[in-house]
Amino acid sequence: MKKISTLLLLMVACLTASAQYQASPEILKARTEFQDNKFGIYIHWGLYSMLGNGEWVMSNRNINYKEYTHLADGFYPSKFDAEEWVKAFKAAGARYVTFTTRHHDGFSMFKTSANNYNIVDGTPFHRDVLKELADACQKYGIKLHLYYSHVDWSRPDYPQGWSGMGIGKPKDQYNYDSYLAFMKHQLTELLTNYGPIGAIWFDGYWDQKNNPKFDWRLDEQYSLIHRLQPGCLVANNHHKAPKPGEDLQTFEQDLPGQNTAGYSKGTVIGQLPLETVMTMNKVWGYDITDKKYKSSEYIIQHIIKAAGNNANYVINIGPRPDGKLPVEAVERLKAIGDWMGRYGETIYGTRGGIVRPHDWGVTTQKGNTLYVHIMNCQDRALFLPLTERRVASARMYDGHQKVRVSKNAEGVTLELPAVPKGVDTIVELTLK
Ligand code: FHN
Repeated sequence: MKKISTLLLLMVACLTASAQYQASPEILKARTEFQDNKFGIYIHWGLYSMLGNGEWVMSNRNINYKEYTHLADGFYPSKFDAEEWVKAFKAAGARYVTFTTRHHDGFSMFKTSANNYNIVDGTPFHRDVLKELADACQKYGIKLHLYYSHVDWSRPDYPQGWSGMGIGKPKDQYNYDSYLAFMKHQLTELLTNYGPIGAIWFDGYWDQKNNPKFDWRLDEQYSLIHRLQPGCLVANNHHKAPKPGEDLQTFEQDLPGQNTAGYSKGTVIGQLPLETVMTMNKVWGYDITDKKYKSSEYIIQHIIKAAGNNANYVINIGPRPDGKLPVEAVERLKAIGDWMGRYGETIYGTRGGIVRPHDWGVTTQKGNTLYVHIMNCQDRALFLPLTERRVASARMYDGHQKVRVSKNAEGVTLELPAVPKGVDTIVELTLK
């Protein structure tokens, strides 16, 4: 009996919490724009880049938390050129960039008055790279999304989680009130000093998984964001179903519904716009020995598959400590840009099509136009279980050659001019 009433109370609490968040008209508009944008670039860049061993190097190698701070004295990314980055992203067809303003190591890649452990006050570089990036994004019409870590391996007031156990940080000086005040101070700076921000993208909720009673007080953070910039979306990479106050649901290293990487076990897909974020090689931050880059074809097919699953796709780059993008990343950006330049119409502004994803590929849809993306088919005939709508006409996207369509009770069969080859063969259907 006690169990049932606790469950009921919990359900009521959840319902009340979700009922409390009414997305504003600005947010609804921003969510639609976000879904239309479809493709973004992720940037993991910070002090850790200097060690060339990924963004978790401090925790993985148990580097003392005080010793680590000295990296800042030598951080001088002399070749950083925000415009060069943004032009490369734009040419690749990306519509937004998500930048790590502060990762788990606690170092701020922007000017903050909350402490000196930031790129302007704490390094000989003295330049606010976030400001330069924000200006370049404005100039070239790219939306700026900001990654913000909930975890902090540098501050004793951050309550110890399961990461950063061996870095020597005192575990008894935690004070979440103080840490939350610090985060709110920084969020206010981020949302005041850098123009319009597309989204704040939190990460690290999972760090307190051994402390189930821990309350991050997300509502205070989310309402602050929505108050400061009413059109700024809130994302949280907690690997769970969306919580009240969030505006999009993000998936790590997998398309929604998959769990090959182990982050999305049992994750319920909610009603919010969806996003998949993925590394271009193995890890997120620069790793000097990690040459396991995904091929351009693989990335392009993932952009298409994400769109067919009604999700955005964000591919990560870990810039070098000198501020340059790795050569391998630049090559892939160019190839993606060539494809998006020719076929972007079948991706941007679309939603997952009425024919659900299959082994052969996916469909994307804009109004009455259904784009059939064939990525894996060995035959000249392709069956689509399409019964809800009639096909008025069908043609190859490339060259506009007519495609014969035959119908039966279960759907339609497309008779293609040749066996599909290459990254993606697109058939354009007009539906009635
Ligand atoms: O720990 C981070 C990791 O370094 C990276 O930032 C990714 C990006 O999704 N998120 C965390 C792991 O879930």
